[in-house]
Amino acid sequence: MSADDTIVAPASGTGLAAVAVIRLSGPRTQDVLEALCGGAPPPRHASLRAIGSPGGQLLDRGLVLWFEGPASFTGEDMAELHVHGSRAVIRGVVDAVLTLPGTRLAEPGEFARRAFENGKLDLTEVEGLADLVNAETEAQRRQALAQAEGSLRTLYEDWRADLLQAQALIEAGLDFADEGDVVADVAAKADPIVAKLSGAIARHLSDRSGERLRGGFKVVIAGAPNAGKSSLLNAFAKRDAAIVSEEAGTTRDVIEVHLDLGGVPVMLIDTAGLREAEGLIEAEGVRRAFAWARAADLVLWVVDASNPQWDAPRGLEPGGAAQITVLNKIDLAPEQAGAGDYLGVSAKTGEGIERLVDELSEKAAVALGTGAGAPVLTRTRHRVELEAAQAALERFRDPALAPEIKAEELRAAAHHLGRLTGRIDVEEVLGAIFGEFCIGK
Ligand SMILES: Nc1nc2c(ncn2[C@@H]2O[C@H](COP(=O)(O)OP(=O)(O)OP(=O)(O)O)[C@@H](O)[C@H]2O)c(=O)[nH]1
Ligand SMILES: [Mg+2]
Repeated sequence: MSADDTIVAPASGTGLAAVAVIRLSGPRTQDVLEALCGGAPPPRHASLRAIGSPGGQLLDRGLVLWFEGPASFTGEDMAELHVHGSRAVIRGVVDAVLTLPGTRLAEPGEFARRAFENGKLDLTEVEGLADLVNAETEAQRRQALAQAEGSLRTLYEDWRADLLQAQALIEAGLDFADEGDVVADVAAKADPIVAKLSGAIARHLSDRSGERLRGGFKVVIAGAPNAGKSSLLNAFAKRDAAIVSEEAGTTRDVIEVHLDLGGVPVMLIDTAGLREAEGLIEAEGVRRAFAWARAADLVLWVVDASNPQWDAPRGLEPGGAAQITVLNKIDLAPEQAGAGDYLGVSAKTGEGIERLVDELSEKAAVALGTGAGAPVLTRTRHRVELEAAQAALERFRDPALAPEIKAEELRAAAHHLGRLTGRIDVEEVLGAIFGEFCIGK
């Protein structure tokens, strides 16, 4: 396996489609076009060509595009073959390519990896692109596109440039070390730069909306057995996603449904009813319910209007997240509708469900943002590096610190910002990031 190989892979999904795109990248691209369709068309112009095997058998007729490196996505010579989207055509064309010397199938994410290695994209742009390929809702698309277009790269590179400037000031101070006051004067100019940067990073870190938008807003439905949690999940999903029965303890596993509420991704999670469990399986279900509730962005505490149990048990408090009390089966106790600090609904008749959905979308939209605002970090990887950079800047601000150590702290902070954009050795995270490009999984 070598970076000099010419790689080929279907770029579109594996399902049936009118048209599929097969991509090629690498030094033998032009030879492949020669063998399959009589040579490369003029660069960046679509040409309709007969596409045949090197043996001369016609495989399909389709559009051929040729991109001469380095002005291509990967920075190498590239081509796209737009063929009819059946499995047989795709396999026939890919197999024909693979009979030629110096070619092989691409690994998952290898086109993006080559783009990164050739300096076409930084790591945050690659991540944005992976998110764009995986985006399910409008807000996710917006956020991913902004990141793919370089919103985070620009921010982090600007910060790194500020740091290098502060570092240069401290080091200039060290050069004047014999001249007493001058040292202090020059070095002191670094302080406001670092203070400002530290404030900006702290604000950036305090915003969790980007990570939430990427993963979806997690809403956990919890309550006593038989309260109607699974019925509510089904009412939201508008399908029978979870089993409903009058038997208490029906749900034992965790059931997930993904919803698109006005462009905002919401992950609804149905859980086992909370009680002293009667068996090992139910006990495990209850344990999972608590664990999910702790990780939730919002907990819907479902209360049965015909048998109300108002207080959520200890340990259900979501980690800093909100809780909405939902009084279900309001059809059985209509007098209770609107009587207290809860939302009266009926999963059976649909009453109140629309209001609950509105409330959910509103809370989700506030927590997640629309993906259109100032650039926000979107991954734990970003958070880890930024927290490390921030810690170094905090240590820097200790007035008792010797200038040599101050310079060292700035270097450490710059190192972490460099890892964010992939400027600095990040080999260990690359596999995971490029593995996210799994077309048609
Ligand atoms: N009348 C009425 N019955 C409901 C309503 N919602 C659910 N039920 C009934 O209540 C029973 C329990 O519903 P489920 O949705 O299975 O309750 P659950 O909270 O998921 O129960 P467990 O999974 O056992 O914890 C079923 O017989 C439902 O048909 C409602 O709004 N009104
Ligand atoms: Mg249930």
